[in-house]
Amino acid sequence: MTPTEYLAVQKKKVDTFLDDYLLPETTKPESIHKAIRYSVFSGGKRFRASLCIASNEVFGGSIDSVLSVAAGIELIHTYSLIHDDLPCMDNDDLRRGKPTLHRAFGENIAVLAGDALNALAFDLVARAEDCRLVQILAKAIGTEGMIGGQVADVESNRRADIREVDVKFIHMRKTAKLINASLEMGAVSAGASSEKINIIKDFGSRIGLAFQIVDDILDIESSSEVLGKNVGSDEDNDKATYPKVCGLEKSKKIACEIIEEAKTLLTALEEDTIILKGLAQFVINRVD
Ligand code: GRG
Repeated sequence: MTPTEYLAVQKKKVDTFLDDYLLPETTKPESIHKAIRYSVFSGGKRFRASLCIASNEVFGGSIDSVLSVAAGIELIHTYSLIHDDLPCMDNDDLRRGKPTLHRAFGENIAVLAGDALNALAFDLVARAEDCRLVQILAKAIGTEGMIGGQVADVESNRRADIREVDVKFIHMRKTAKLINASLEMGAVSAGASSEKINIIKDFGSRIGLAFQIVDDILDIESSSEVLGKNVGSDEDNDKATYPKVCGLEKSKKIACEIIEEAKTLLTALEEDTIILKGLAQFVINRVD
């Protein structure tokens, strides 16, 4: 199975699960339930959920026990996109080819939909009845994770003194921590040993960093039709990106090198990691 086919199969499972789990749009107050469904089902590759499921499969886990965890991770990811698009953050109009949530439903509902998704995500992860998973997720999105990365990101806008080390600090937290946690949670819920979990975490940090570097590159080289969001917004907001500090070609080289390193790390595992290696390669090959 190609990585794209694998992602499509997992996306179907995750979306079916979430459609069943999320309250119908007719539930009162309708606006928040409509807003949640608008964002969750607006598309999205389900890359993080797929990593969680793939990592779980590698170590012999079962989809029945990991699906709610993978779905919860996607709710956190959707929450982060909603808040990232807000006027007080990146102030974006377009996401996944549709108006951003605050454009479609208003800023107040967008903030609250993000907050609701956070609560729902932890409800889903808690269903696995392993409190380590809750802790991994909480740490990944906290002040040493996504939120810390986002703070460093907004504080670095329009600064001329940003270096590669600063951009790496942001990317490792804002993007890599949740990707890393997705893989770790999959491995933990399959009962992998701590030695193997550490390998998966090192793999996750690398593909998470490369994922955001490629995102920076796509913001320059792709189109809004393909990406489903406005391109060139990093330059417009004078954001801290790899192309800004290293140049475009060097950024591509760095991303490729990191992915090669990530794939090499997996050779230390005796399990079949072909899907994970394919998903790592997908990070470089992706077009959106
Ligand atoms: C604590 C959840 C939370 C958020 C608060 C707003 C914020 C802090 C963080 C923003 C983090 C962020 C949006 C990072 C960008 C990550 C990224 C590259 C997103 C695009 O991911 P894809 O390509 O998107 O997987 P799809 O649409 O395919 O799901």
